[in-house]
Amino acid sequence: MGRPQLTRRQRARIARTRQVSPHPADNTHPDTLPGRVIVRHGRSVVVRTPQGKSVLCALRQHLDGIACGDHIHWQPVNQEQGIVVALEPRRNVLSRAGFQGRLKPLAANITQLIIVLATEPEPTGYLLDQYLVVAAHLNITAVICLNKADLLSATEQQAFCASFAHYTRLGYPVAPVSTKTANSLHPLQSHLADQTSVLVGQSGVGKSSLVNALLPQTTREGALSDATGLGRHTTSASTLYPLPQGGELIDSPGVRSFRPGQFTRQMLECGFPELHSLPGQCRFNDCQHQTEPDCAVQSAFDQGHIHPARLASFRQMMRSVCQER
Ligand SMILES: Nc1nc2c(ncn2[C@@H]2O[C@H](COP(=O)(O)OP(=O)(O)OP(=O)(O)O)[C@@H](O)[C@H]2O)c(=O)[nH]1
Ligand SMILES: [Mg+2]
Ligand SMILES: [Zn+2]
Repeated sequence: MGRPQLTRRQRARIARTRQVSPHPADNTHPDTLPGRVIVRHGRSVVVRTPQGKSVLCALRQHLDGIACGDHIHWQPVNQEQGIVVALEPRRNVLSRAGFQGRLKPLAANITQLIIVLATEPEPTGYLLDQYLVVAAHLNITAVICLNKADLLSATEQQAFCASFAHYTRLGYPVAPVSTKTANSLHPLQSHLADQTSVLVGQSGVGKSSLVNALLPQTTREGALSDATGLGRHTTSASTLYPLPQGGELIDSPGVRSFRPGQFTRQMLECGFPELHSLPGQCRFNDCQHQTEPDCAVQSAFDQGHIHPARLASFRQMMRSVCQER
């Protein structure tokens, strides 16, 4: 016996709830309304309507992967609550490897990654390089934001920025800022207009403080309320905020170490622009660019085309790609 046959009516109903056409004109089912996911907590989400109203919505079972930033359709249940019934096609999704390697979506439909580092906690170049690979893979721009400039003297600040000069040479903007000093956010602000930017980075670098500093009081009221009871606020769910000058900003939970899911060789080659011309130039086709003879990556290093710390990151990521196979 095969599976029970669905009636034509049942099939039509399932199609209606599961698929939303990318053409808005096709989505005018009388009961469903468009909306944007602002934040997700477990099986419920806060949805913002095009009129700017927030509605608490439950998720249908089959819509488990919905994330902050998703465009969805929902149906009202009562005055304040609704249910999400369909997910619009996504431009992209930023995920992180969660429990048992299962990918957990953090934010959808993003156009820019803002990788936040600070003097403390001490930055790790490996984490930064992983995020740059992710940005290249998602085909979005990346900005390196150096926060807590106020903790450094002018000379120390110069030295700190200089330690990222090789990223500027690769084309990544580096924006030194402080959330504690008046008018010191401009280097970051100039990159935010018309983008859906996600703030990512280690816990404690100041992502939520940047959101606080960049948004007018009215927008963020009630939004940043994850007090831990220890006087420390740590973000537990990605949240999207509209920016007054246009564009959107997503705050994301900090990480100790990022597990972006599985990288592939192609992703690494695309995430290290200084190695773009190299694929296929090593002696061995399957060169892992570690200690093999006639390795084009090693010769790029010998000729000064790749920074020693970037080479170390590349080799470490390459080893993890090769181990996974
Ligand atoms: N001195 C200084 N401290 C800052 C600055 N920005 C943030 N901080 C402090 O850094 C600490 C962590 O800031 P958060 O904004 O909570 O950091 P976060 O990156 O959102 O942390 P998670 O939510 O855990 O990922 C707080 O005590 C902030 O007051 C800054 O520009 N200068
Ligand atoms: Mg935070
Ligand atoms: Zn090689």
